[in-house]
Amino acid sequence: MFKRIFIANRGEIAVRIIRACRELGIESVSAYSTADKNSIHTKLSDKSICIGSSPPAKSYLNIDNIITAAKVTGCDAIHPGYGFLAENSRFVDICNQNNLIFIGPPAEVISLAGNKSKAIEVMKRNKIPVIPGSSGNVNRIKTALKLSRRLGYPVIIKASFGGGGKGMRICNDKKDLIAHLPLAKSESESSFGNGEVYIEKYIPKPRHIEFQIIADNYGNTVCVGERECSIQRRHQKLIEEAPAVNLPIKTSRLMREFALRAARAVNYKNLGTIEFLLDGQNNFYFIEINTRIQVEHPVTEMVTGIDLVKEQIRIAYGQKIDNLRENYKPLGHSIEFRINAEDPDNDFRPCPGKITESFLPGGPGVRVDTFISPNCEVSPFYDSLIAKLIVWDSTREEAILRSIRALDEFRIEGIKTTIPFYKKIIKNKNFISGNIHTHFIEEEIK
Ligand code: MV4
Repeated sequence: MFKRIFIANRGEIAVRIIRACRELGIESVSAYSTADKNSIHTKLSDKSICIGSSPPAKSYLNIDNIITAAKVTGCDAIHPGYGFLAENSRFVDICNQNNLIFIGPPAEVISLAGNKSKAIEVMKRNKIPVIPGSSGNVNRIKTALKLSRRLGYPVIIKASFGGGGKGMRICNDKKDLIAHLPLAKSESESSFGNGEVYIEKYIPKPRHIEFQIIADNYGNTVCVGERECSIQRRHQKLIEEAPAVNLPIKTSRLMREFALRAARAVNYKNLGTIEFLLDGQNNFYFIEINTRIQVEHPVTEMVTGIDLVKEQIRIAYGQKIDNLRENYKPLGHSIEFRINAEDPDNDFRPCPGKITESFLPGGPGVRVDTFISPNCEVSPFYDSLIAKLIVWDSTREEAILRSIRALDEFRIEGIKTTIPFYKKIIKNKNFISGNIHTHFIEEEIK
């Protein structure tokens, strides 16, 4: 097994990776920026090393500093966590050139997944359902108009290298399309350094459901179940669940088969996620592949008993996944709440600052993944996720009741958080009945 792993990340996911290393008997070295000098991840790991100043570009995104730090501390592998360098194929190449094993998929897989229109074309060729739309990218307005007339409005323009809703534009008619195509292209160019866009028929109020893939280096690939990620705001997921809510078992099985086929089509290795949109008639469509451990991975862990981070590490080391079965049936229900340092009464404005007091919920079926501690500072330099509350119970109804209890126990003083907002959602009738979709928050929560 690896002797020592370098963690090129911070916050709760760095803590999560340190825990997996400990349990596997692997030493951990954490990287920290000057802003994170006293952050918990630097104390929990066996060793820690400063990789630069507070702005991400100077530290957690600084490839040279990270590679040097991993080498001087004698690490044999790098875990990138999520965000930062996790989906950067050039970083994977550089790790390999420096004899450091990147804990994640190969560079080619990351690079293909990063090009969404290309990944969709691969899926089409493999008979995986995709949303009717352009074949690859659309450059000329004339082509876009012709295609959209055939698809029927509304259509949606998406950035091929996009994410987070940037470069995305809904067009209700010809006039919109003419106005939005150049805007989407220039926004994509400035945000992602590539202006390529593609067009799809717009699906109103879809659900977002994703499947967890685990694949070793010997051609063994399994899909261990799905997550519901429909509760989001401005493309930021807020609540995730496993299994998906009221998803007919037949649909779930079919989607899982297609997720497996999608993973095999791109020769997937290590952990990954196949994302689908689901329309009001339970038709589903592949949209993209995520090549990292995801923020919401714990809900899958809670209903399968699999430690996903340990699996990533074992697979990267070259172990087979013969410990994993093909057909996981979820046990019970799990819900995750992303606790962000944001003010829900003020358009979710980030609220960094000092946490003067805190109490974390516990008891049966309650897990908190966090890096906060009394008197710690939430830095303005990084994203606002400060904790994840993950609840498990035997049914969704009970998991909701347990969530109310756990959210009530949670105390964070000194900064504003999204906890009060979740107390509202969890009492919403449509949330409770499972009548949810990606536009739930804007429609239901005032
Ligand atoms: C869509 C869609 C409707 N039709 N694609 C994909 C990535 C995710 N972040 C949003 N995505 C969507 N893709 C088609 N063909 C609806 C969404 C979508 C969305 C779009 C615009 C504004 C807000 C949205 C919220 C959730 C999902």
